[in-house]
Amino acid sequence: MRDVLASLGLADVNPGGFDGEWFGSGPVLEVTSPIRGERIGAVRQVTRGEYDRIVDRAAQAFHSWRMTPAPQRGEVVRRLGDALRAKKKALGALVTLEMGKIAAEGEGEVQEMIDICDFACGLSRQLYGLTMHSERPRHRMYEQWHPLGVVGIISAFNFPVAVWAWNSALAAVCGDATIWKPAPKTPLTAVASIRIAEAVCRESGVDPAIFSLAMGTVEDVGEPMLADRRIPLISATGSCRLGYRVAEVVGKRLGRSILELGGNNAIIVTSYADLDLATRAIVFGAVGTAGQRCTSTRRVIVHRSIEKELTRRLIAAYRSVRIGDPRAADTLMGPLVGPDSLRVMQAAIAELRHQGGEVRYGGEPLTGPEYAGGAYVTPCIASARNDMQVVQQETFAPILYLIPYGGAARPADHDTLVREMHEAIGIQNDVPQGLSSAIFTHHVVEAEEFLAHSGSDCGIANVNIGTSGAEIGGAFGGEKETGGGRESGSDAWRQYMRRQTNTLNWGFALPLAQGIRFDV
Ligand code: UN1
Repeated sequence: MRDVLASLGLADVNPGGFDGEWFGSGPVLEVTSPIRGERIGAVRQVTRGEYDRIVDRAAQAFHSWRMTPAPQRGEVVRRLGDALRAKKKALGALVTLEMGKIAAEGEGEVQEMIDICDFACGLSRQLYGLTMHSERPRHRMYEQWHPLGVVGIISAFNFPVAVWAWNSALAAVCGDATIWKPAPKTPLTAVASIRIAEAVCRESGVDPAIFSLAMGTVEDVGEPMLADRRIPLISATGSCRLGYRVAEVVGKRLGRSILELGGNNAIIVTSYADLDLATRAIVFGAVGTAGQRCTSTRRVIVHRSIEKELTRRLIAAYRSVRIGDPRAADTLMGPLVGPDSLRVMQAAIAELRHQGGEVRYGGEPLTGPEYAGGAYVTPCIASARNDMQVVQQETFAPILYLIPYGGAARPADHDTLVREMHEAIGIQNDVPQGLSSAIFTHHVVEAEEFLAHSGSDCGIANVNIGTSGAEIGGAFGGEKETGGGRESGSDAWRQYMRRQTNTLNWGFALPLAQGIRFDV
């Protein structure tokens, strides 16, 4: 542990504010590891006054950064990607230590950071605007994308560093400065990431305040950030409750927000599914990261003809999941992030039973000496109905609800096949959230029904791939209570810039649009 911290430049107590300098004179936040409950270190958070200073400095940094040519900004982000490559093992290990995900997933998260840096570097030469044909003679119309300003990034504990990178790498090539408010459970990975970014900026002769950090309380940083007119865009990842608050406060000042909130992700398994693939995808989606991804698989909507067989396979696979210290090479499931998560999970299981659901496997806390100090639990499989209150909500824990659809046999004709597919899609869409979804089938009609306008209503819809583990190249986010925002790939970059439409008259007359005559 000491080696990991030292190689990332972390001390025992670390300042939680950075705007080119490190500081923090607010309350000290002790950080414990979910693995054994042992103390890792501490962060001294920033005060309200220090928060103000960070915003001012970030705004200053923005003013020169926006005039740096975009490909040069891309070069800095490319170097950030290289620095992350060099620190991948150490930063991944710190993610594991601070958040509890297994080593492979900790390193995978750093890989997401590297990938988005590569993507953003290429993007820095492709911040394209359209040109339009003007209706007026000797006029030219086009649009430009200008840097937006200071972007506030609020991230969650479950992807403590990747979500910052999705936002800040794009924001940086777009010419923005960012201020990061990390989750209170994972401030050390944030300090480590900003230290890496700082070193890159210094070597590149760039103001390091473009990657600022403001670790502080909700009162000192969170709320002021939402209401702050110096911050035109807030990108927030977390619960729907957080999202409602962000939308309210940012909306009130007509600021912009990118919201990436809760999911209630389902996999539909049809009678034409490859059950081997489906089982593996479901287990990774439901058990991976101990069910604490926003993309985690929470519901399986299974055709009645294969329900028994799929349940049998899932239970067999769950039995073989190795649960324990996430640093051990063969562990597949580490602890929940803390005792509160365990309580929430237990309450959900009790509620499920109360509402008539049935636990088919797991859901028990693990208490042996090898689990001491951590919130370890066996992942849970339960039979449920989609309209149960507990199924409608996102419980951030490894509980998987099995919900049957269709008839007892594979559909005998096309009408039945389509009708049953609509039933499954109806169940899948009948939740308040709309992040990720998947279908397992080798029947092209089922797959296309699922992807049609009348199909899945989620931001992500996959065929023969699970709900979690998206690549950075696509736009990431979802509809309904998931918040509607899109981060990461595709054209998500546009939200970090302001669009300007330009019409240029190179003639000597002043014709008006729409043919209007207004002669003076
Ligand atoms: C999240 O849980 O907030 O698709 C992000 C995935 C990851 C990102 C998850 N690439 O599961």
